[in-house]
Amino acid sequence: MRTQIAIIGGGPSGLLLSQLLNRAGIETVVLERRSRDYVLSRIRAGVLEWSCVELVREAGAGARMDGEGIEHEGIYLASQNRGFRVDFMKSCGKKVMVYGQTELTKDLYAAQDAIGATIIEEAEDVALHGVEGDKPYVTWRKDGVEHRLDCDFIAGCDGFHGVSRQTIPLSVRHEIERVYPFGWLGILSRTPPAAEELIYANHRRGFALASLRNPMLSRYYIQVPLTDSVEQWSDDAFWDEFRRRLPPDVAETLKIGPSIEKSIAPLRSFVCEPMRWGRLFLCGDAAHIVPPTGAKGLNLAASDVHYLFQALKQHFEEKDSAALHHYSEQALKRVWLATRFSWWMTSLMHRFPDTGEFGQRMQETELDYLEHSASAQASLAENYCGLPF
Ligand code: RFL
Ligand code: PHB
Repeated sequence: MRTQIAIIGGGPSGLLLSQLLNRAGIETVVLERRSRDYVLSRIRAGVLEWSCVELVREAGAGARMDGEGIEHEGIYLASQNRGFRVDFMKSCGKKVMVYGQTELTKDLYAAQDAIGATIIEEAEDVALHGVEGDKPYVTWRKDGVEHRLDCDFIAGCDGFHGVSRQTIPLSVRHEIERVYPFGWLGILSRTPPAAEELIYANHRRGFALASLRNPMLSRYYIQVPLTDSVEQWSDDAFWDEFRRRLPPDVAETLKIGPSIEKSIAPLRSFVCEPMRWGRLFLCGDAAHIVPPTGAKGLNLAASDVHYLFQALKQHFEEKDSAALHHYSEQALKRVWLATRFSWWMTSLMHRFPDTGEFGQRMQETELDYLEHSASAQASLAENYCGLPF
């Protein structure tokens, strides 16, 4: 079997890249370790930057997003149960779109099916070969049969635990990481959202986030110790703790119901340099992880896809490989900016083991400054809505 671009991983990065390339007349094969049902059962991101929205439209997969996504022009930040709003339109003239990653992935699968793209699911033991030379290939096993795919380039879109990044020799690969000493316990419930816009709450008991998917589906999170397990948290215990951390007017009117999903996610910042090795190009979580506080993970995946798509198009259409050579440098520049913002927002909003009285007062003072300074709000807004790519 032969293709131009072998794409490892059928998450949002892999599918979006495949869709854009196919539409530009560049052949792809996507190799996904899991079944489609499994991929679509993962509840993850919820906020899309506008550039990401436009890229999905460019891929011809934006119709349902445009109909069902909810445009948000601001967020609330709360400090010790008192909130204030940051107006994105006023602060930076941009907005974001609330649309679940699960729905986006579903739309990308449908768009790929509609154009007859090749997605191989349940591909086991995917391995990358010859990446340093000019004849790379990928092997895998499916239903007990070994397969081989020859290609021009490989896109490693297989997430943090994938194989692609591991292919880059340790002598070349430089990984920079911060692991945060807490996690997020998240629940999804079929209840109307706590508020129309997202609320990020700093509280002495820990961080809380009120988010949503649609007018009848809420996504809520609380900061918990890494030693906690999902089984320890009954729905009642979650709702009690969540309410304590919210502004009282929101807590009082909060509609609660049974959780339909509950999970704990650890928080980390992670960057792998370089993002290119020979004919292998890393995209999305395969190359970097940010804590979810700034809603940047999926959006960074989209900007990597944009840079790689443009570079591959230039290579095939104009026989110009300059952008491919600069891919890692170009992508990493934006990765570090989003890493900074996610780290800053995580540091501002969470209770750390060593936060103490001084740390807490610094967070409260910074939030007070944000509430009253137009330039501080402009900085938050332009980063939250997404730096240009
Ligand atoms: P994914 O989604 O992990 O997809 C990788 C795919 O590769 C497959 N795979 C393999 N396939 C073949 N062979 C192998 N050896 C393979 N190993 C793995 C996997 O099965 C999978 O299908 O990575 P991708 O595509 O780069 O997408 C990244 C995003 O999923 C991620 O950045 C976001 O979900 C992060 N994130 C958020 N991002 C935002 O932009 N806004 C948000 O509001 C937001 N909220 C979140 C989040 C992530 C969260 N968690 C659970 C980590 C909230 C949470 C709680
Ligand atoms: C979500 O809705 O899952 C979500 C929203 C904003 C974040 C993180 C997660 O910062």
